[in-house]
Amino acid sequence: MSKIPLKYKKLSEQEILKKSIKFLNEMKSRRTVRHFSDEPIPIEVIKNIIMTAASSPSGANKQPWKFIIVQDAEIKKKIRDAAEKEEREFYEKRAPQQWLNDLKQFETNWRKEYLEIAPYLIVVFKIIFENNLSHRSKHYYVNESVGIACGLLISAIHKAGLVTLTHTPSPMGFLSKILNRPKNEKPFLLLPVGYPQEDARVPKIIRKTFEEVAKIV
Ligand code: IYR
Repeated sequence: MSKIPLKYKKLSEQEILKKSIKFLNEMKSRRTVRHFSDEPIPIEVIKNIIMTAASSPSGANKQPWKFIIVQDAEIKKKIRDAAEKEEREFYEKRAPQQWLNDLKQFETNWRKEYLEIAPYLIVVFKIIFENNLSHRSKHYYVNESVGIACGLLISAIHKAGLVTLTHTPSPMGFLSKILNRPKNEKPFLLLPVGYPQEDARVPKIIRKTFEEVAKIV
């Protein structure tokens, strides 16, 4: 593969420090939100957010992701109905008591109205292998790659001044069916995107300290 010069501008130590603090503070203000407004958002914003995610590193640069943007009210309703069916099973039958205890502080339940209220749902699929007529290609570190892309996606949503929620109804097979995705794509994550509802409240969570999450050796 041909090589090109790296575009890179070295900053002073002081600038690096300042920028790292600024970004940290911006990211620390991100919260998972479960109460959305139905106020519309320009599709351009969603496209930019997705292209930020699509700039992620990936195993052998295979870019093993597909982002389905749902704006159609009927499709959103189908997704909500199917997700609520699974979630109801989870909360009422499948979930072990310890899991339910761990979720108590978030006051979640099987009802997922945000799947219809948020102006957009982004459904992230992982592409486990490429299989077109012209070529068949193997993908590597698919979960890691798509996980990193979702991290950038969530950061981009936050930086754009919008909110989201990482929703993983389980099992998620219904998303493949409703969105008519091919067999080589598997659902990975479902993210409603929008403005928060005006009176949205979030649980008072505590984040681990540097000493708890890191160690210098
Ligand atoms: N998928 C369910 C349950 C749930 C599971 C975890 I782990 C959470 O952090 C939050 C919820 C739901 O969306 O309600």
